[in-house]
Amino acid sequence: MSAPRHKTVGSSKASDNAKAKQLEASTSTFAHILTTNQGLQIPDNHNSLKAGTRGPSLLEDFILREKITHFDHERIPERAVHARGSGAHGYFKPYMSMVQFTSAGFLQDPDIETPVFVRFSTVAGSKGSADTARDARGFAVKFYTAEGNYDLVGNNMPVFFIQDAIKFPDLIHAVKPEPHHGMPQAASAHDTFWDFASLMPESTHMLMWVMSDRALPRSLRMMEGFGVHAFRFINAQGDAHFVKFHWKPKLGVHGLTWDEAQKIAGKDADFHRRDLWEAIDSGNFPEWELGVQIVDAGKEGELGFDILDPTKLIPEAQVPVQIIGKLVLNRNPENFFAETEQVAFHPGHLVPGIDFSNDPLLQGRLFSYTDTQLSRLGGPNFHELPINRAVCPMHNFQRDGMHRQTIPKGRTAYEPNTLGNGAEFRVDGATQGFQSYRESLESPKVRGRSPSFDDHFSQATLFWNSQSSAEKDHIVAAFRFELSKVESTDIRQRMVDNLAHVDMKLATRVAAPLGINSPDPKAAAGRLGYRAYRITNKVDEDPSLRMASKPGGSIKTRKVAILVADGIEAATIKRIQLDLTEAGAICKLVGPQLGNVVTANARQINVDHTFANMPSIMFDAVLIPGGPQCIAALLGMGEAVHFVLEAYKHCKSICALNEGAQLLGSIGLKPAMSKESVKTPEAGIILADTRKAPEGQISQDFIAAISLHRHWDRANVEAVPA
Ligand code: HDE
Repeated sequence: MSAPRHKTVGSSKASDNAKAKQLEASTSTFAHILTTNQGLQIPDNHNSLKAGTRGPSLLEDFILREKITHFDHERIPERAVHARGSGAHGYFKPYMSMVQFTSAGFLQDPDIETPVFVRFSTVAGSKGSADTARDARGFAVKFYTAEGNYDLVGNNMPVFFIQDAIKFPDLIHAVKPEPHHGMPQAASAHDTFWDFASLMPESTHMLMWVMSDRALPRSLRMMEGFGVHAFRFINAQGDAHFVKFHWKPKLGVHGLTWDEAQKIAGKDADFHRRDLWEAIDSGNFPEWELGVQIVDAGKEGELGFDILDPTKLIPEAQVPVQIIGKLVLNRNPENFFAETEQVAFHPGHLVPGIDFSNDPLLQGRLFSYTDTQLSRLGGPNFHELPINRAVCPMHNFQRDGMHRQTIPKGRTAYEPNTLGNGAEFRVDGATQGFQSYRESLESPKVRGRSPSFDDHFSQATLFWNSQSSAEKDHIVAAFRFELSKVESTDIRQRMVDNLAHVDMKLATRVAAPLGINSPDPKAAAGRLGYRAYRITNKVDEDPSLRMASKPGGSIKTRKVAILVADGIEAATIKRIQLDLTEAGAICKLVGPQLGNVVTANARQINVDHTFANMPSIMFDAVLIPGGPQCIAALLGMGEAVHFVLEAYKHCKSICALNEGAQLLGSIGLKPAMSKESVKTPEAGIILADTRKAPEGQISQDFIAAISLHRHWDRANVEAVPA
């Protein structure tokens, strides 16, 4: 636990120490004596009390009853959204003082590290759902600052589906399993979601993000984070600037293919959780940089859209992101329940120097989070749970309630008072502490929306225009897949009619295999909720919106499978394996069975995984060794051939050495080597003759290929039978 415990009010040091020692002894993993929760030693933890060894169990067995009762209540309600999550501890450090813009203490001094706890999550699925579902990802950061906890509760996409909080329950009801039969789990590909989405043109921009590869991260460590809403930075003089927050991953931004994501959901539902855990466990600490887009208060009108509208982003091409600090995750939780599960975030946990904007989605969130914690964590004292405690002193007269830990002493639980410590005590109108931005407000009460929120398509078009051609293909394929799961043709039609307002080519491509009419923008324009208003984007294209422009360039923690079978010429892979490992990749030997394989030199080498327990979808790249006997054996194994075909289909880098190239024969790549000792018949495929290749060249080419993540322009992958 990073957040230090607070001394409870009024307890003596000696009794605190005695209690702490007792607690440690009783919870120690190595304690051999089991007791009840009252400290009574349990004589036998294998047998309940019975009337005779073959007789009925006795109700008086309070030891049995206590154990089972506790077990019965082990589960707490899961989060209504973001139920499936993974957390980690770390720290945040600013690169410079932000004093010009904000008085927030944790952003002042580059020498000060602030402890953090971060929880990543999917949104729609239940706690036990698969990590790789197509979905937005939560990216919630709790900063334990000296001025109180600050929570930046964001997502891995910079916009949201709806503009007003009042639509949130409808959105979530639409995407969750349909209420009559409880299906499908963790999937938006069903009628109710698309029924809602197609009737809410304001969702269109976010739909573009969710249908892109952003919704299928390769790793939680390889996705961006966004605060989504505009917030305010306020400096010591009370001057305000609007600010949008960004997290930029050091490893670049990378996605899976949809086929891969679906298969991984079956083979390893914990894919992202495991990846994060293993990276931290092995000392490969994930890092992000914090970026801010700052807009002078009063100048937001020049953006061309409403800064308060959460379906809009500020293009980086318009307002550059200024990098101001870094986040490092360097410690795994010790107990999933106590930390990842019980952590309670809230966008209203602010520190002086940061305030909200009037974004109507953000305003609604401010109520929701405490409200949901009250039932999820069982009462109003969840701030006392170790993971949620502030690290600075806390004092107030909130009292009692379920599960209260603090024991305040004395008579006064009110203010003002003089009885508490003898001196007059009164808090009001202070100029210190948290100060809300002094915004002038005088307006009629309205239940309505500003016309400046009416444009629902321009930024969806900007997003589409900014994608690489492979990313565009993936977006089209995603819409097709999702809508093909929708039974109602009316809904399918309505959706592509809406898409016609984003881009006619996109809509036409999506509609082609869906058994519906060509998209009709006029039909969409005639529907309720449609607004004709359209802004002119100040930029036509923004490279920061495409993943292809964020390669990261490193192969650190990338997983490389080395295929093995008896007869492998181990010398062919030795140097490459060393070079890959040196560059930070993780190499694993994958073969037909666990144990050893025998090399061509009659030596034994250990196999890490089988083709069945670690298929190609668990790896980023494949290395095929040399050795005629080994390759003949692999060619005779369907699983090995499938391994290579699938890696090829998922556009991964493959390096085949000597006769290993024959394994690529079924893809139509001719194994015969020409005079060249290393050739790349297409991007990401390296065929090499280890006897002739210049020292180090194979590794160099292979590492360069892996660092590009995927080779999306690979031709004809649809034809590959994998
Ligand atoms: Fe949340 N959201 N949300 N949300 N949200 C919750 O709070 C809610 C929204 C986000 O790892 C819940 O403690 C409303 C936007 C994250 O524990 C709940 C609205 C963004 C997490 C809730 C939104 C988020 C949550 C469920 C519309 C991106 C997980 C459990 C007004 C900026 C935090 C809980 C964690 C969790 C309500 C919209 C991010 C029900 C009403 C927009 C990352 O209170």
